[in-house]
Amino acid sequence: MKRVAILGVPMDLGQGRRGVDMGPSAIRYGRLQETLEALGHQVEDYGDVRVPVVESLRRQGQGLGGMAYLEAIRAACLETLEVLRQMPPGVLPVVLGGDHSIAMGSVAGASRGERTGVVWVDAHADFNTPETSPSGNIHGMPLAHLCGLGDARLVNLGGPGPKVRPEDVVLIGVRSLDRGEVGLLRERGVTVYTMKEVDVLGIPAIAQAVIAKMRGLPRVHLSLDADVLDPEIAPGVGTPVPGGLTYREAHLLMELFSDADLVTSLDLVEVNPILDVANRTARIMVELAGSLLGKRIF
Ligand code: B3U
Ligand code: MN
Ligand code: MN
Repeated sequence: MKRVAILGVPMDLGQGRRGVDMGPSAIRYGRLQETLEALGHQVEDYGDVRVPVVESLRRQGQGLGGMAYLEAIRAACLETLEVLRQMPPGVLPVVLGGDHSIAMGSVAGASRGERTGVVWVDAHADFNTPETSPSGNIHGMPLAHLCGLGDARLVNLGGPGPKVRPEDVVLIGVRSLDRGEVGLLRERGVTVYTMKEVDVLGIPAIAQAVIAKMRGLPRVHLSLDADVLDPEIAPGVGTPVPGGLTYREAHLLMELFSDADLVTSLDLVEVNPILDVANRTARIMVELAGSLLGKRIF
């Protein structure tokens, strides 16, 4: 039994499409709390962090070198971080996006100042800085900022300096990288399992290597972006990329992490119910959270 805390961050300012702000509702409607309670966990829902509606803001900073809606995103990440830091120790936070920019708050808050491994399961690396980003969309930048690269206002969120060491980061399922990201990921020594490695090595070998790498770290945060899944099974995402994880690959990854009791905090992000079919994407994310948190078939 674990104590689990759900926190919604209805954020859509980190990217260009409306609807991802409804992710927390869609995931709750997909029975997240009930699913985790059925596994024997004690679950408390902390509600949602406040995020301004995009129409109430003026867009500045789009395009190369820009950072659209930086101030509003920073404020919501800071609130996320503070709510997480005030949770009782030992609680496992499950943070519901919203776009992936929220991870700057969730990882920093869940880490509580301890060394934290990050498993970033995503079609993208989200390792752009304002200088390398082709879009100026902050949801393509959170992992770089957590590692100390980019704009100081985001790097120093909730306290000075990087929240994560690049050597403690693993990416899984990647299949869309910008050129600048490739250079930064190599330079910083981030471990990257693209879909090619998933195909060649298979999920069991990758899971085993990740578990071995993270062993001994006081905290491990899993940031699960719905677009890592193949768009055929998870169409409700803003930036679908073909050739993603199959249903079983995704579940197996979660099941193997569960066997190792690897994860101490979790994000479920980038679910966009407006683009979805009958809330399928949210429901798969809920199922995956169940597999990660102890669902056993036999
Ligand atoms: N790398 C691109 C696209 C992107 C990143 N994350 C998502 N899309 N979901 C960018 O805009 O940084
Ligand atoms: Mn992402
Ligand atoms: Mn993505």
